[in-house]
Amino acid sequence: MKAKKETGKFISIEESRKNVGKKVNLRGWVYRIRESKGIIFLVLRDSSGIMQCVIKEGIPGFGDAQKTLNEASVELSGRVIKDDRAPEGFELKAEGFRVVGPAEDFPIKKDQSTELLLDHRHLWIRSRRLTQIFKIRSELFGAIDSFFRGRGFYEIQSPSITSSACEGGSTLFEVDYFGSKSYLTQSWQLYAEAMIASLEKIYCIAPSFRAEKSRTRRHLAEYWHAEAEMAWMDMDENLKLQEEFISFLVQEILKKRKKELEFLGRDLKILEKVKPPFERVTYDEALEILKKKGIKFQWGEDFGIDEEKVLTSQFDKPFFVVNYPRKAKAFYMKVNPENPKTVLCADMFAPEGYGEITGGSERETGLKELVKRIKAGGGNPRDYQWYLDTRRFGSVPHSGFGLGVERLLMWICKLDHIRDTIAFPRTINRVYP
Ligand code: NSS
Repeated sequence: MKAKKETGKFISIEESRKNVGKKVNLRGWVYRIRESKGIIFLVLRDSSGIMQCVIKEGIPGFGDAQKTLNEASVELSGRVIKDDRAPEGFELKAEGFRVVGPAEDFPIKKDQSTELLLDHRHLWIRSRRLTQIFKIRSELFGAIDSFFRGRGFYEIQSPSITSSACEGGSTLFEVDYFGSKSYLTQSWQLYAEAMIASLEKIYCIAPSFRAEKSRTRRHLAEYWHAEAEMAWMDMDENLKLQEEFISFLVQEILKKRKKELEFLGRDLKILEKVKPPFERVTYDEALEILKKKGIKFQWGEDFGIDEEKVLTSQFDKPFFVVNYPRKAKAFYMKVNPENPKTVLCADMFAPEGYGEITGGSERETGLKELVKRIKAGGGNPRDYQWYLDTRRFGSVPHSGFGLGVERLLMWICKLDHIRDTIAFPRTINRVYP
């Protein structure tokens, strides 16, 4: 017997669990399917969860169900019952089954190689694990907006194609811009410093691009950058804002996506502790910690992955490293008046071996000093004339920071690799699919 198209209202699997004993219509994709003694056990998947559906011989669509493969899209009608033996504790006694879109033999089977999974990323994103991560990611983006909007920040948009480097030349992607050389942006920052003279407190969530040659577990060539810039704000206030920001984000995720975190096996106790204040460790103190752990490190360098791993294993809450050597950091950071070899900057590190999640600073306001620093970094002040105008016309003390959203998400979910924080990761050796 062929099944007819369901005309009733469809509800989600999650919703159907509140309808025990009632007749419901479900639709989604086939997560698993097997036949045993004339009964088909089909586990249905939708964005809200999974549900075992039992299709007995004689039910409209039974013949089609026998031919249905994993990941076909299907509709079912039936009665929901509570059954502790079924996955997730509920079962649908099917009264009708229909294929919406059939599936060929699904190329992803159990225990596939990472390479195969990445080649089939467009299909692998259906996995339950990635679905949970994407839900947390969506929550995180919403929480970033709520935080800033709740504090009177304006959201702005900044160009992705730019004419000057912000974070140094070595990681720039070049773009042929109608015959002249331009770049994909590394950060909104230079534009943000211009915009604060209009809106004072601003934020933006946008992709940043880094042509990092390093093949690591925490670098993407295209990542989402949540950045904020504040007029009239010094470094101390900047740090306070950042610790409140990260704490807010983590607590929101805990409140709204606990189930998903539990699915991923995350230890929630670590996240519960994420509340201000965060410890401030100076660069020099960080070097002491490294030395005690037997790591030799030259004063003046920025930390690499190995140092960050050791450093962050000493903490169980995010913390700041402040006042880096001037030569390790970008040209726009304000010189520390108490030690001019260092700058008023901070990187925030996630604990448990994770590493840097935000970078920020108070900005240099002096025109001459900025020109000197651009030159020292190998840049040409001519390329920065518009930016230098921000210091020529009503310059004010100001600060800002940037959060690598995937870096934070990677730590919140305690993932091994940054690529699983984003649906279609762009990494050094992959731009397909
Ligand atoms: O280079 S940063 O440290 N700082 C800036 O871009 C400043 N202009 C931000 C600002 O003050 N407005 O990058 C900021 C953060 C850094 O802490 C990481 O968490 C993240 O951006 N980041 C990355 N995430 C993923 N992949 C890559 N390649 C990456 N590079 C930086």
